[in-house]
This record gives sequence, C-alpha cells and structure tokens, in this order.
Amino acid sequence: MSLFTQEKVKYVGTKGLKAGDGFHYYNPDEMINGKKMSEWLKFSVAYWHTMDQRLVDPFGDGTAQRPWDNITDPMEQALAKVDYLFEFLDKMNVEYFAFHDRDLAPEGDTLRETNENLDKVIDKIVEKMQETGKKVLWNTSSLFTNPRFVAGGATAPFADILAYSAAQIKHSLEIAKRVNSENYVFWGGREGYESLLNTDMKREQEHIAKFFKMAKDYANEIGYTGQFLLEPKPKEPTSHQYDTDAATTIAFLKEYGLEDIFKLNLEGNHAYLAGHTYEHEVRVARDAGLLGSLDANMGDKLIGWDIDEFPNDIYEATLVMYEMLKDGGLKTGGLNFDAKPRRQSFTMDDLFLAHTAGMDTYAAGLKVASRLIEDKVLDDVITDRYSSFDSGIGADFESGKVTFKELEDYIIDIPQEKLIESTKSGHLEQLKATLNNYIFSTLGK
Ligand code: XUL
Ligand code: CO
Repeated sequence: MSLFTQEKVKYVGTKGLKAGDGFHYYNPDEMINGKKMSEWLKFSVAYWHTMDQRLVDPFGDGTAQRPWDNITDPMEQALAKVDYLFEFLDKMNVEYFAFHDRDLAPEGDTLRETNENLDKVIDKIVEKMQETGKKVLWNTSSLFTNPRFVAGGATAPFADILAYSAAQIKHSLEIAKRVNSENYVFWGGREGYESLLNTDMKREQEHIAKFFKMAKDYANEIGYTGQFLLEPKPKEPTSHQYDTDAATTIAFLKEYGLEDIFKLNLEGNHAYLAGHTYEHEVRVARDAGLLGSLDANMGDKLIGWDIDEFPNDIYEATLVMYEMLKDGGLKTGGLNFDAKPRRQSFTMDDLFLAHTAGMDTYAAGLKVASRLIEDKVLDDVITDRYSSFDSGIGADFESGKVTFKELEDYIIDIPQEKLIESTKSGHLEQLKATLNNYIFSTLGK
C-alpha cells in the first residue's frame, strides 16, 4: 500500500519543455565517461529538510503540508516518518539519505533517555534498510540546536557541555557503524565566536582538534571505518565560524595534523556566503586531495543568508561536476540535497518536484562537464596558457634549477615590448561563450 499519492518518478527524456512529468536528464543507467550516471551521482535525501523542515523563514511560521502532520505523539510521528522516508526514496529513485541524530527522535531529559528514543527509530531504520537496500551517505550530530549549546559544543567554554558533546558524538559513531554510514560529517554549527572580548580562540581550537582526534580514536576502537568529513560555512550562526571556507578548514586540519583523518563536505550556499563560487570551493579541496562530498544546494545571490535552495543553476552544476569528474568522482561521497522547497512551495507535490529538479540539474551538469572533458576544451586552454613553463627558463624555474640572481640575469635587459609579447590574451569572453555553446548543444537535443 502506498503512503504518498504521488507516482514513482521515471526518466522521460526531453520530449516536452514543461517540467514535472519525470526526469528529463537523470537517466540512471546512461553511461557517462565509462560509468553509469547513478554511480557518478550518488544522490541523498537530507532528513532534516525533506522529513522535518516546516518551511519557516526568519519572519514566518512553517507552511509545509505533509501527510504525517496529523500524528501528534512525537515518538509515533518519528516512527511513522521512517516509513514515509523509505517510500520517498523509492519513488524518487534515490539510493541514499543523511541525517542528524536530533532529526530522528525527540530528546528526553537526560542523554540516556534521548539515546533510548533515538535507538527506537534507528532500529526501525536498520530494518527498513535491510528490506530495501537503501543506504546512509552520512550521519552527524546536532551540537547546535538545544540551548545547552548556546556557546558551542566541542568549543564551548564549559567543560560539562564539552563532555556532553563527546558523549553525543560517541553515540552517533555507534549509530554510524550500525547503519554503515559511508561518511561521518562534522559541521561546526556553533563552533565559532561572537566576540573576542570573552573568547580564548586558541584554547577553543585546541579543544576541538583534540575532540576530533578522540572521535577518530573511538571510531577506530569500535571498527567504524567511514570517512570523516568537515563541512565549512561562514557567518551563520556565529559571526566568526571557525571553519569559514575550504581554505581555512584545510589550514586548520593541517595545523593540527588532522588532514589524514578528514576530507571536506562542501555546500553551494555556504560557498556564496564565504564570497566564493561553489566550483572554487570544490577546486580548493580537490587541489589539496581533500574533496569528500557535496551538499548539493544553492543560494540566492541577492539574499545574505543561507536559504538552502534546490539546485537549478546548470552553469554552476556543470562547473562543479567538472571538478568532480577531474577528481575521478566522489569516492565515498555523494550529492546530498541539503535543500528545501521555497516557503511558497508548500505542497507534497512540490517536494517531489524539487528533488526531481535538483537531480535533473546535476545530471545535466554532469553531461555537459563530461563533454567538456572529452573535447579537452579547458585542458587545451590551460596547457597552452602555462606552456612557457614547459621548456626554457620556465621549466628551469619549476625544477628548481635557477636562482633569483639567474632569473634577474635572464630578464634584466629584455625591453618592455618583448615582455608584452610574452603575455597572451585570456580570451575569457570567447571561453565563456564556448561554455554556453556546450550547455546549449549538449542539453538542447
Ligand atoms: C547548515 C548545514 C548543515 C550540515 C549538517 O547550514 O549545512 O545542515 O550540512 O549539519
Ligand atoms: Co550542509
């Protein structure tokens, strides 16, 4: 018996222009660069949005209409939502989901009681996973919602709160092992500060570094081998988040010797808030060998806060998929829809349509990116642009054969005219128009 009235979403191709009749681009078995589309695109449903989000904004109550709204007992509703989740995954043809501990079950008065509530829901999730073959991309712990985390979790200036955080993560890692999560995510919700006037920043960062090492030790102790991921985000909720962007997060990992333990989970909207493009963040992680997973969402460039919109920007999706393909795929990572429909898109149909649109956007981006790679469009441009380092003085510099003095001897009498001749136009307008042509011609069939 079906819980949702909506039908299973199927691949229909691009026969019509109006969206809503199925996937236009997401064709799971289609081969792209030697692998099935479904293998490149390990999509994941985010429990906190898809099952829990009421579509609130900073000024208004939730508008969401969901079939489980009339179940008033919190534990009963929590258990019922598990059935809805698994039917949703089936109908959307999504293989993975992701969750915070607190998304699943209400808290009790003590951590022991909270764990008991949570374990009841996990028992049901494990059963459903065995029945359906669906998998967990990652789980995580919310160390930011409850008032006890007012000044952070692992960076809280209060030892009891740090102890509580450790115990909470310990239980989450046990859950990660039970549900075989492919990754374990840490997003430092309130790990940051409001003012230096009352903050010992160094002590807080030393605490969280030690905390991460202890988390890894515990994972090793219980035999949990999933990949640890750290998710950068600036500004929200504290004015100074410690893991502001990919580069800052990588510097932190290296400073504390954690770069072999962690990779990064990168989110589109977080990139904009940090003043970067999404593809920039992915490139920074790729260059450091630390690209882990993607929280596939986007923001509104006119709004200054995190709105977690479902992806619909083909240009951005193409460039992010380009980085992913160049990295050889996401390994243990996937594309998690840390995204919610707009507040005015409050029906259950909208939730189906939003996921369909997000999956199609990344499927389309993957197709374009794969053609760009096949035709070496950007590779050729970049090879040519740096070619003066492939021989002569450039190659001598790269291989460490020349000193500053020798570089000076080489260049000191070269006239300005010759120097200008040694530079080349970047042809950016042509390049961007070429990229547009690849988008039009790959998707316009
Ligand atoms: C918050 C955010 C989180 C993390 C997991 O902006 O992205 O949902 O992905 O805690
Ligand atoms: Co996220």
